[in-house]
Order: sequence, then structure tokens, then C-alpha cells
Amino acid sequence: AALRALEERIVACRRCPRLVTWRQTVALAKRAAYRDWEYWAKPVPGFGDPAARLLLLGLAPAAHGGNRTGRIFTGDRSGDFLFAALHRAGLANQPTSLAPGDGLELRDCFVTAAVRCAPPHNKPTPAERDACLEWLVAELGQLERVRVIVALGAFAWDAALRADARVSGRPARPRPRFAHAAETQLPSGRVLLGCYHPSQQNVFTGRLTEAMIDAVLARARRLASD
Ligand code: DU
Ligand code: SF4
Repeated sequence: AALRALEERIVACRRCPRLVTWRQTVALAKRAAYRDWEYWAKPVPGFGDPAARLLLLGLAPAAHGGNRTGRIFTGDRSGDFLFAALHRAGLANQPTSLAPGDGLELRDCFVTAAVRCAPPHNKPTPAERDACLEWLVAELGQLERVRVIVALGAFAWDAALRADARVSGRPARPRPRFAHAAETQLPSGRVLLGCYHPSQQNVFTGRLTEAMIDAVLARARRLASD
């Protein structure tokens, strides 16, 4: 219930003028394949199991993905790869995430992003990054059972460090560096795991393979249940 109230506050957020404009601009310049869609065009809250021990953290909603469907990682290539991996790991009831109402349920995991509005070129400004951190801190406050955070990419890794510093009152020192399969215990006691972002680019070039993300998720599941 508290998580639901938080969702409503996130969806109503208008703090970043550039992104308020951009999420709407993108919605008006629809992709041909989505011309019949009414785009969400608002901030995208996290999605998943409120009792999750595992949190997956992305960068921001995709312009024609989350910004279209209103659900994070839903309706874009990154999400296709991510949810298929969650399904193989036993963390999702189905391998696809098409749109709200498609029956997708996550078990023991919650998926969210460091920034909640689709940014131009997937690149939020430092001010936007800092403005949106509050929502991650608030979600972590509600998701009390989370023991492991999987950061999808360096931007998410830094956001997790910042959020954990806010939650615990102290930064991790020396600052842990992002790498694929990097692992560090945060001052809160939670564990942070790095994973290359499942972007179309990373997957297409083979920088991130199914076997690589499967190994990170297996490690995350083990740490979460230790
Ligand atoms: O201003 P900054 O040094 O980039 O730190 C911003 C943010 O990053 C801080 O609130 C926590 C996190 N952090 C950390 O976890 N460990 C460090 O050694 C330095 C910063
Ligand atoms: Fe609000 Fe975050 Fe969107 Fe900025 S990016 S308007 S802080 S939800």
C-alpha cells in the first residue's frame, strides 16, 4: 500500500523541466510501429515483488519502451533480453514483457531505474540524476527485504552507491568501481553486483551474452538467500 502511494507520487513528478518536455515530445513523434499507442509520457515507477530480496537497477526508461508502456524495461529490446533472463533464473513467470496487463509477475525481484523519465539520448544531466535519486531512496525505504542490488551499467552502479550512502548515512570507501560481475558490500549491508547493461548495442556486439547475465543473476540469487 505504501509502495502504491509512492508510485503515485513518482508518476506525478515534474521536477525536471527538460525531461517533462522530452517525454511528451517523444510521445507526439511516435514510431510508425506504435502509431496507435497512447504513450504513457510520464515518470515510470519501479515494478515487481514488494517482498523482493533482489533489486535490478537500470538507467532510465526508453523513449519508445517504458515511456510508451508505462512499465519499466517494457516494450523495448533491453527489456526483451532482461525479462527473458529473469524468466530463465526463475524470477519471472513469463519470458516477455509487452505491456501492462500481459500477465507478467516477478518473484523475489523488483526492477527499477535510476532516472524515471526518458532522457534525450539516454543521457540524463547531473542535475536530473540528482533530482531523481530521491525516488530510488524512497523505493529502497519501502523494499525492506532487498539484500542484493544488480546495477545494469555504470550509471546505475553510481546511483546505487549514492542511494545507499543516503540510506546508511555513509559512503562506501574507497569508491567501488563498476565492472561486469563486480561485487561489493555496501555500508547498508546490502550487496551491489555489476552487470553490463542489456542494451541492444551490448547484446548485439556480444559484450553481454545470455550466459553472462545468467551467471550474475545466479550469483545474485545465491547472495540473496544466504
Ligand atoms: O560527490 P561524490 O564524491 O561523487 O559522491 C557522490 C556519492 O557517491 C556519495 O553520496 C556516495 C557515493 N560515493 C561512495 O559511495 N563512495 C565514495 O568513495 C565516494 C562517493
Ligand atoms: Fe521527476 Fe525523476 Fe522525472 Fe526528474 S526524472 S521529473 S525527478 S521523475
